[in-house]
Amino acid sequence: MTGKPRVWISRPTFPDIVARLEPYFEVTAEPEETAFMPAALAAKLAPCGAAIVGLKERIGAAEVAGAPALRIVANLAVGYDNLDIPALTAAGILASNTADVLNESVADYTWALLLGAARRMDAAERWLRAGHWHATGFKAWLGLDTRGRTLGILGMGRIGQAIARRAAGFGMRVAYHNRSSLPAAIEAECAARYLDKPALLAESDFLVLAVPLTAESRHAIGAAELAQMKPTAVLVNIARGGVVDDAALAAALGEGRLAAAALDVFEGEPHVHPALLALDNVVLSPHIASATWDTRRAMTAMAVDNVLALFGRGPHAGRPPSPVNPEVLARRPAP
Ligand code: 8YV
Repeated sequence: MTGKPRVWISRPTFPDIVARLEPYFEVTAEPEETAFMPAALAAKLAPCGAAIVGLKERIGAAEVAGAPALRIVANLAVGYDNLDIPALTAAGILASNTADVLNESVADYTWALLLGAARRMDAAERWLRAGHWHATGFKAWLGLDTRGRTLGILGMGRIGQAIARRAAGFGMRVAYHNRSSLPAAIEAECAARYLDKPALLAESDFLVLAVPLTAESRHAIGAAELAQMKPTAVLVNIARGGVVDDAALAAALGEGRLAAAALDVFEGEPHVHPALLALDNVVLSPHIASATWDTRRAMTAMAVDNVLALFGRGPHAGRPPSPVNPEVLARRPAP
């Protein structure tokens, strides 16, 4: 025991970045990806002053009840639906996320998915790898163009806006729906017009989901919403599994009521609905939209900075850069 506060890091990250904690904390970093059951998670948190965790760690009142010294849970993600924020706030624990540092990488990947689905890249690759390429018909592998089409974005936060800004390069019109419309200057910068949700569903040729998962957004795209979309439309989900009813989506794709989909996130990850796995008109990836070297390093640095700052250390001492429940800071001044 060194007397330093303890930090637990639930998954392997980047040791050179984590090293910035070492002068001030006793750091324990898990050497491999592990699924922690609630009791194991509570035991890991119990002796800690801070924890840096991933989306797999679901943390609420029960997990922090036995962790009296815990002051911050720094999520290695911009989304924080794995954290029970009211419970952490009630316990006086700051939650932080990795806002903004992943916007551009996630937006790039969204376009990779969108174009991959439009041009059937992964199905064509599977066909080639299976040795079917003896001759290609002039009318084989026809895909969809983007130019002149409407890109709809459901959820126009910073990631939605970064996706929208790229649309001009593909000659697309942009429409969006959000809880509230954006300031005119941002709409102009993104060349995006606000629509109500039914109009967005009906007008979109490509519909990208970029909303956080909340009680309100759960199954925001279900059977009823899919029925309002064009049968030629493509759905892209880079937000969260659970925003889409995957069973309803698989049915729509299988019955030709939707042209294609591209999904980076799934209900009940890492489980993927078997009906989706059986379809050829859906591009699937294992929740990797933010997975670039630069961005995952920046996310790690931001989580480290949030922890350092709360303990009055590092470049942001006293002002964690991305608190989710900043009311905790007002209640509990920095040391
Ligand atoms: C994950 C994400 O954090 O930031 C988010 O909310 O969904 C991703 O960036 C990342 O996949 C690590 O789990």
